[in-house]
Amino acid sequence: MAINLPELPYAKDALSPYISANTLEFHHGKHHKAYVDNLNKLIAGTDLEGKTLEEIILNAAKDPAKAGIFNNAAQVWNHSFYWKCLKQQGGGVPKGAIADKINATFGSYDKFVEELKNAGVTQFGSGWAWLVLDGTDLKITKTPNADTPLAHGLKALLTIDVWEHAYYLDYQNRRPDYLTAVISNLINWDFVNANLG
Ligand code: MN3
Repeated sequence: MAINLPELPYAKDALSPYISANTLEFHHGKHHKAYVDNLNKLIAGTDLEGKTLEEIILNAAKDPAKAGIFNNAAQVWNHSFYWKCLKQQGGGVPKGAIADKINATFGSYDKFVEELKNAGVTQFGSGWAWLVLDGTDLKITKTPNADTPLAHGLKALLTIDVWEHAYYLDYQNRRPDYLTAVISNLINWDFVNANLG
């Protein structure tokens, strides 16, 4: 049972102009697909073949000899999660339980945005900005390269990919502009609320 590349949950042009169809074509069709293909090659014939993606990540995270498997498996998971964090006409001030929890934790939506954006901007090199649950506490974190909250006992609620391949075609080196555009226009708060539950 191989690990599959999930379909994007929207059309390739759905996130335009904030994330172009061209970016999604490469990001999903080339980068995400390559992680899936590499992972399937690496686990073929090993004791991890047939395990779930989450099981593979947790197993490989404990073993430095499985760094290649961890990196590809975590990148498959992170990207599948990232696509679901975005939607057409999303973003802006959330509603529901996440809104209350954001206000209680950060003081205001604006302060939350400042901290999330700061996590993305200050992630040196490639990585991810996250909103996670640490027990019942809401936290903003960042991870380098393929690293993922799942490997640290944290529950992911929301992520933004800050690898250059996520924004370079649309924003070149302007990572802060990409982060602002995603937060203001694309976050799927329904998905984030569902992750809280
Ligand atoms: Mn990516």
